Amino acid sequence: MIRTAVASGLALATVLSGAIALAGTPAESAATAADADKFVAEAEKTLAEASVDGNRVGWINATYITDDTDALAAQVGARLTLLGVKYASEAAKYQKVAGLSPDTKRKLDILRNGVSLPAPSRPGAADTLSQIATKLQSDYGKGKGMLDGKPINGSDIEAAMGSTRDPAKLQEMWTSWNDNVGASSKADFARMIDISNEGAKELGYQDVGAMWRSGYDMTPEQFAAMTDRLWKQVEPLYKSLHTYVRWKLNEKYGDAVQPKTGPIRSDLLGNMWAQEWGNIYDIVAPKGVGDIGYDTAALLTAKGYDPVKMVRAGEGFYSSLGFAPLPDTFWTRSQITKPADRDVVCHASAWDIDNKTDLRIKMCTKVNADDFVTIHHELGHNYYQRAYMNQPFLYENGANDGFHEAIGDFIALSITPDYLVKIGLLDQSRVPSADKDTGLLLRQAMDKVAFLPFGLMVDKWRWGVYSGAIKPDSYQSSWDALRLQYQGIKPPVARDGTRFDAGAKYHVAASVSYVRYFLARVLQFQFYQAACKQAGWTGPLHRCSFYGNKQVGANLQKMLEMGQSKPWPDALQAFTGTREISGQALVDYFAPLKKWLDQQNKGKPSGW
Ligand code: X8Z
Ligand code: ZN
Repeated sequence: MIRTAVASGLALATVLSGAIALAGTPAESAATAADADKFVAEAEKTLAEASVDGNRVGWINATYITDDTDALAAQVGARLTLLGVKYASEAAKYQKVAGLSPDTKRKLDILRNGVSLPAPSRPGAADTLSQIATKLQSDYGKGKGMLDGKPINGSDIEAAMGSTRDPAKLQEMWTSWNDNVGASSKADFARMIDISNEGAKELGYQDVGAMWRSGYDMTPEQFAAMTDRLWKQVEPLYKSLHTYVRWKLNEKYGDAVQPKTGPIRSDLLGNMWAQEWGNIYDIVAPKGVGDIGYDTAALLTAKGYDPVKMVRAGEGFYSSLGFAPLPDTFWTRSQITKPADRDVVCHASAWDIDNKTDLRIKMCTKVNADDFVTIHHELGHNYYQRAYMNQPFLYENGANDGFHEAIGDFIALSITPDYLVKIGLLDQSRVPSADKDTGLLLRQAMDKVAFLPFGLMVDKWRWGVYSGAIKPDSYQSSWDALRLQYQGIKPPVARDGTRFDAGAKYHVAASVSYVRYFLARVLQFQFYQAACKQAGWTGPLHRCSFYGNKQVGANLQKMLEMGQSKPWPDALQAFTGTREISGQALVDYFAPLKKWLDQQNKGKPSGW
């Protein structure tokens, strides 16, 4: 269960704590629906209280990594895991009781699926698992790569991958990061997989991957099929973009660096994981229609924005929709920039420490376009958390984890040129005219479309690892094969079986499931299309900004405050009118670009 820290390893791995008093529960044969109600009420109360300590310790550990905070986090993590597993196995028994109310049934399902890294019951296993999980996340936080022969930390190397254009330096950064951060974690990772799989089996799941796929109001098989269906909807768009981008990279770097055919060299794409490519828009922008006349980083710098001012701007968007301002404690307790004197987990996350209003973000913000979007993303988590704070504890969560990841991104789709004018970042005279629509769409596609295959392949890989289809000696080869199959990319240098590039991605190190981001990429366009319709927008979809629209805000609030109380199609319907998750809204948004790309691509090699 994702509780408070969204995409924060500790709170994800470990939700619950304390000792429970469930003496004499008539779990198996004699239990009645009333017993089940009582069990759920007790579990809910205990968990609500226990989660707060876990959140506090998790926050301190992630913002101040030392051996001591690691030890404390591992300790509390083990306690929470034990408690969560105990409730999960008891919930499984109550599930069979006749005459359960819909809420009790739903809460039992949530309890049963509530631990993202379950420990087996044998003595010591929870401690070992929690120690490994904590170490993996902290090692990632402390990880370094090299640039110009000198060590460089995670947030700096991420930014440098976006701005560097020298292939030798890109290769140095890419290789050092993957070699240092990935390979060193391989043995710990493999042990974590084995132990947590043992735990999942005790709870009646095939493996942890199947357990993760069971959190979507459908069977794990239906869920996997649903993600494949969504991918098929958007794959042609990705292929068109890939063809075009490869051509442009070949023009810039020449055959020796980027050949005209075959996969794209992954370190050339402006991002350590080649997951979003917007940072190399300058390389792919077509003359004329591609000249959108501004770039977000330059605007922020020119107007004197610092990280705090960027977060204020994000808050301003939500306020314009009618959401209450963030509490003062958000500003005093958040980590907005990287502390100079200590190790932290820089990967962005959003927290709700007390399950009420103690909202925080944890970022190592830089003044650039990526982090401007990430701020809106993280705040989306915080506003969601606050919107559902009056739900019972077990419903204090997103409709599914893809919803949680989609809210802030959906808001950020409204960062249009006209919106930038409204908040004083862009001068009216520099708003790109209609003939620059191709450029605006291409810039957006470089982030949104490029991400889709990555969003899916990370967990395709992990599902394979958890199922046993992928063994440690093929961690690397299977990762490379999926990167090639889905993304059409390849590493800049050959990788042998001792490498572990998957482990150099935060969510793998921190055991945060990843398919949520794939769902979110799709959902955010559904939300956006619906919001623009609610706002009465009739122009090209990508020019729509619902900034300031209180009606959209009120409708959104209705979906958010449902939390996890109903199956996710109910929440989707509440805001969009449909119960179907679909890639069509994304396809509609980019339809003019697809047409343009396919014209450009005529006669060029495509595929890999
Ligand atoms: O991890 C995140 C967020 C934190 S929940 C910053 N994202 C994914 C990533 O960085 O890999 C957002 C987009 C995808
Ligand atoms: Zn997120």
